[in-house]
Amino acid sequence: RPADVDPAIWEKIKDHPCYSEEAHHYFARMHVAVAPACNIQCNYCNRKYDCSNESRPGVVSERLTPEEAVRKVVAVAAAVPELSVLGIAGPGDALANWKKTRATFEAVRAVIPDIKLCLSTNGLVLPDHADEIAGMAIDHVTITINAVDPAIGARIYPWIFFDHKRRTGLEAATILLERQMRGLEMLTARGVLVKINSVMIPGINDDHLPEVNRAVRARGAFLHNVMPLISDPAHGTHFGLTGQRGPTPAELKALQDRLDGGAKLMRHCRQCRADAIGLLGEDRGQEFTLDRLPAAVT
Ligand code: CLF
Ligand code: SF4
Repeated sequence: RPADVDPAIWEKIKDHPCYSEEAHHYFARMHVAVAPACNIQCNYCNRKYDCSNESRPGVVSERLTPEEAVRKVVAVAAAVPELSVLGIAGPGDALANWKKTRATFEAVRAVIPDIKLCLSTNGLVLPDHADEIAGMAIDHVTITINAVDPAIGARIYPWIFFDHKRRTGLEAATILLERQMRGLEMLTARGVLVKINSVMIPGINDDHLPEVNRAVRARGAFLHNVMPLISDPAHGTHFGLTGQRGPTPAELKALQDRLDGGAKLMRHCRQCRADAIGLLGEDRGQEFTLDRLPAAVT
């Protein structure tokens, strides 16, 4: 254990491939795509594909029911000894599909008690679930926060669906950003390790991300992961259609260097699929598609 890391935190990160740079050489994660719906619209998202907040956009993951997901996790755990983390990262929002997310986690915990549970969310309904998340010992939560200024947020999020109503413009961004921050505060107060993902969108939020970094650091975020927008007009994303480009590797690195010294930066993210399996950077998902699993778990 590195001398500057608290023993209780070390227990939570030592075998988590995303939260510990070291661990990603030795430990594997798997995602199950049980969360199809989303409660907001990001301008860089095309709903047909995986949530671009955490995952690689432009791919269609194998959607599973919670029952199918459990079968898959059991089969993978038997075949991949490095498996340490089960994540739910889409293809929509893990918390907008809370019943499915919770059912999957509870059923997997019942058969594999020591697996770590991890989820990724846009944060809109996070304050409503923070107590339950902490109570279920889901120790790792990622919130995608692309702005802390609603005027910038309004250029990224055209609408949210909140409190039974669709809201747009500044109102939508103000509600979303406020709830992301509140969710972050609630989770850190409950001992959950929170990673912040920010999608770097040149000309929209690139100059603003140092401010996001300061805001999330002040609220106890454990890691900050700045990811490049992957825009591909072929997939018909809004930004793609309007000619929005992603950052170059040099632009991304320059921003990451600017942020270093703030909340710890994650630099080894591989922008996984919502059904990825294996060590980061390898994807064994095709070995474990539903049609290849044993019919029943004994
Ligand atoms: Fe999955 Fe995400 Fe949990 Fe990791 S991935 S839900 S925190 S277990 Fe990891 Fe993949 Fe990057 Fe995500 S490399 S996209 S940061
Ligand atoms: Fe798409 Fe994810 Fe944004 Fe929802 S949160 S609109 S799934 S990118």
